[in-house]
Amino acid sequence: MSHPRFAILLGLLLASPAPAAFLENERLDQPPGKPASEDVFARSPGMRILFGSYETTQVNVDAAGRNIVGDAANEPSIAVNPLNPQNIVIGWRQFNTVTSNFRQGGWAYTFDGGGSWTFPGVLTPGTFRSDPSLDVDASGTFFYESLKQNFRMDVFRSTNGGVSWSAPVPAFGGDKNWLAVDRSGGTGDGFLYGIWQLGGACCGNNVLTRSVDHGLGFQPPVPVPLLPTFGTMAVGPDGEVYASGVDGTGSTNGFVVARSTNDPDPLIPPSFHGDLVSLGGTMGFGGGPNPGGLTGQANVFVNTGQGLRRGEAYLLSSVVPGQTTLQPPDPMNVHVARREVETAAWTPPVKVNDDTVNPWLNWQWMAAGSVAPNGRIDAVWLDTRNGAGNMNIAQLFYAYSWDGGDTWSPNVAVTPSFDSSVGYPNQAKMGDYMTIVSGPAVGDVAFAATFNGEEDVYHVRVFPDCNGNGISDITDLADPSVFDCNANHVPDDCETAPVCLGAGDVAGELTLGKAAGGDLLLQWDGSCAGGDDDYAVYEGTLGSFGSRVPVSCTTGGGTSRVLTPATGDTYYLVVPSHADREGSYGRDSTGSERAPAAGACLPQVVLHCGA
Ligand SMILES: [Ca+2]
Ligand SMILES: [Ca+2]
Ligand SMILES: [Ca+2]
Ligand SMILES: [Ca+2]
Repeated sequence: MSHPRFAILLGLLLASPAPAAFLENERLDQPPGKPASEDVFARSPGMRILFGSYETTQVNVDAAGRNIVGDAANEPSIAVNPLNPQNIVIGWRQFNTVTSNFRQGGWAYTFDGGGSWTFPGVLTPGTFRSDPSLDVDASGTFFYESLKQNFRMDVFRSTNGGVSWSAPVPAFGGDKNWLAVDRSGGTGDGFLYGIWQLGGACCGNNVLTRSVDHGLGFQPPVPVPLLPTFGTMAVGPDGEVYASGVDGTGSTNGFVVARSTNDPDPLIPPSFHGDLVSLGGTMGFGGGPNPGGLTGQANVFVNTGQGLRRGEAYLLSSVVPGQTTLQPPDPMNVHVARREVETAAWTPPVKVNDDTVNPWLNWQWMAAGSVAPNGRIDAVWLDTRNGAGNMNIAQLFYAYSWDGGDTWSPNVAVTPSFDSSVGYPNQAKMGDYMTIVSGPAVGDVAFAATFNGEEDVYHVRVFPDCNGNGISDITDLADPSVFDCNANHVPDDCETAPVCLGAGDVAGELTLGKAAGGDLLLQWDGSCAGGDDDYAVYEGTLGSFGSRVPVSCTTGGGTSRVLTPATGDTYYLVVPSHADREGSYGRDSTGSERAPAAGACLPQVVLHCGA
């Protein structure tokens, strides 16, 4: 072997049947040191980095927005208020001095979408805390789950956007815990679920607790098949609960996802079914660019939107790829698999990163993923492809998918390079995870980085930006003058030759009735083309057929419209639209398509239904 050092490392990773043995539990190692913040001169400017389309902002800053020189912060968990996406809360492992591994529950909040952050301090100051996991309920109440040195968890609650927190509520627990809140609007809405790993825990194989009273108390833990270890949890649109990780029973070294099998009921404990899921490789436990930590945990997330992919679940992780003689050696990639709603089967894994394999050099590590209600999947990870062979020189990278993870956008670098190995607080890792929450237009990411030569926590908003204007393409497309005629969520200006979808015509009768106050009520049958989802109404003067102008460019999809007629004798045409193209104005007496109106709402592509 030409690279024996890496071969040995991989051999160890791949041979591991019991991942917990490779990682130390989170425990109190050292007493607190003198807080770096006490030296009022130990300050430098808070980091704000514009890189391409993306602005990264430091989160753990003092009241004046400055970096505290000599502290350290990592392993951030993020939650976004569903009622106000500008209100975000991040929790992390706060080391008040880099000279001690003593850590506490740091948190910060923003009300301006991450433009500025307030870091008020730590939860219950003086208490050793690790493994922060944050989530939020449908009414915007935030929850912060935190592991203590006795391997028991506390859950804190904030009803003011993360400004302040309740007293801690005991929540059983164990190491490598995760929290998920049900926002389904169903029976289980507001239920909290907490999971942890078997080793360093309260209750043996009972590794999952639940709160049915908004975090005021937690129910006795229940078992979960395959003991999902080192992964996230998620709750689906019907209150179904997912937990991801590796097989904590140690009988395999594969990825697993457990899914609840009963409907949420406060009186009946949740029960689970466990699946082994192939991600085309194994989890990375220690070594590589994160010697004392995970080089990536499992991420499970579920589409809770109303679209065709509602209820689909996804498993995404950095993986040590399965090595074969046909595959060049690759230390780590990002892979994703999808659970189909109809069959409950998991699809084969797909690779997210698009770099050219550079033998043993390109690490795509610490990946995180999430799905927006409109179906877009966002993935972020640390990528060493531009690190000139140094596995510690990484950038945050981003890619997105609109087809359930089958295909991915070109990967983009979101930040400059940084050295992930500097600034460790006496523990050779940058935490075990980063986190992302996806909204319709953007994904909010919390991650640790060392842009200023020490380890701090940062926020960045990622988004598709094919035209490089610094604005999410989803936001661009809300402008009526920006078209997406092929309905692929990419502004057509970014595409060389989009194949535009057309629209049909309004079959049957257009009926005219009287509405209140002399107004007219127009009603029509739907379009002949099933995909058409909106209508434009045109008005013209009888006898002057070319005179028609738009009365309304949208009915919001409705098949009726009340309007105040122009004076004189008027006529009306209703034209369906689909994907930024409008359809037919009907045919004239010779059977030819009538010409579009001057000043038409949209360019025309007619789809001839059944013809
Ligand atoms: Ca700092
Ligand atoms: Ca790779
Ligand atoms: Ca854009
Ligand atoms: Ca397009």
